[in-house]
Amino acid sequence: MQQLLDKIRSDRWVVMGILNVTPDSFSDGGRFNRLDDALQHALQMHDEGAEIIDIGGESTRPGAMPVSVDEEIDRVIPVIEKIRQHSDVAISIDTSKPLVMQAAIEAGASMVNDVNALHAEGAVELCVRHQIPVCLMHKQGDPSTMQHRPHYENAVEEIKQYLIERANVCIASGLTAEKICIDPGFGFGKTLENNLSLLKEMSQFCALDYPVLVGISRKSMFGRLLGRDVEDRLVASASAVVIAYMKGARFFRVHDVAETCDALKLCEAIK
Ligand code: PT1
Repeated sequence: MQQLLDKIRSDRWVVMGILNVTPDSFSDGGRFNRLDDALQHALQMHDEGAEIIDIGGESTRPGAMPVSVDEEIDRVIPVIEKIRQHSDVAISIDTSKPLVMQAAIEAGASMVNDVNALHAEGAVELCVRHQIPVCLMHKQGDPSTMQHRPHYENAVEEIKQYLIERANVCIASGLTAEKICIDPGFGFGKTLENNLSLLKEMSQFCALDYPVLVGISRKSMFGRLLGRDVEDRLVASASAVVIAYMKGARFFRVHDVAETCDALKLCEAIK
């Protein structure tokens, strides 16, 4: 995993493929089918160019409700173990719960992706103890209500300050700076206007000297802007990745791996 962060720091791009293991993300079938589907999906994304697979067992979409630690562990750990049996692709665990982070690291995850920026009690200490790479994301509010009334005086400035502060907490606790990524958190307690400002001002985040992860794939900001359903947001999502790349971002969390890699190869070719 550290090689991937070093790659990003040396100005090359990395795609993170999204693997949701929430019950609604699989058609049907028993536990075995779900596990096997998850494995196949992960292997396919790796094949298409994803160098890291992000596994999440708790939806953080607007309106989503929290799940218990036990439920989240039951969802993600078998999938991590299964992928580990078949591939050495890097795995990140998308969670805010220290117990899930711990179990995922033991099962073979090599990055912690936390939309709550390690705010849970013991989360920073756990990541420091393992010296594991982390992604610190900004959000306002919690998924169940975050889109009700997002409010900022100056969204870009406040989000930058928040990410700097969380990175400083990690560093002060003993995590080395080279292990930290930051993420402005598209769609997490943000209006369409806020999201567009974050994209427009992406260079400001990239200037902070931590790799910036962009997670914008298929999000409802494109629904608001274009009136398109979630399955028709590929062009807008890939275009947003290109814009973010041109402004300095090199790390992209996406559903559509092959298409995004094509777009990024074009970006790289004209760099
Ligand atoms: C993200 C992200 C994430 N997004 C990181 N992790 C989700 N680091 C999960 C919508 O507006 O951007 N960065 N983990 C998914 N969350 C959302 C949020 C999905 C908003 C959809 C929307 O549609």
